Amino acid sequence: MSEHLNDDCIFCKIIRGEIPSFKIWEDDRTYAFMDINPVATGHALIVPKFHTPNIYEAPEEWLGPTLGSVSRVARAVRDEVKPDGMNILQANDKGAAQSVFHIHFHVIPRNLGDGLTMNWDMVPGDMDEIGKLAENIARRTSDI
Ligand code: DGP
Repeated sequence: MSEHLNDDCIFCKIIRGEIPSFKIWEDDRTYAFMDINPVATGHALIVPKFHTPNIYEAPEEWLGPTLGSVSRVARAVRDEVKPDGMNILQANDKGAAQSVFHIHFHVIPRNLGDGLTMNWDMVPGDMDEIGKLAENIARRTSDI
């Protein structure tokens, strides 16, 4: 597995466990964890265990399992947070506000009138709250 990862990538370090994360799901091809700058309660990220920068480069055999995990995590976040809706977002290149260049899918719970726009400022979240949510969502993700 580590032959697919990159020593200089922050998400590869998270996958390897070299940087801590609030993990909610992991299988042989994918890893899911809470975003530490959440734009909404329950904001989660899903990545392939394959270092590739974006949707243009990502091999299909890694995209399939990654989208499977996106669906799994989205259902768990929906059941835990009970939002009015859910956006799945994936950014490519700086013009689309991509800041980490290891492909990732955002699971973003939405609520009517939340006023969320497509680009947002990075604001650190409450780590206690994120940690508790991660435990609940991880349990649900395994059960789905
Ligand atoms: P994007 O702008 O689409 O590249 O989103 C990158 C996201 O990654 C952003 O919402 C913040 C999140 N992020 C950046 N560094 C870390 C980190 O070290 N841990 C976690 N959990 N999330 C991170």
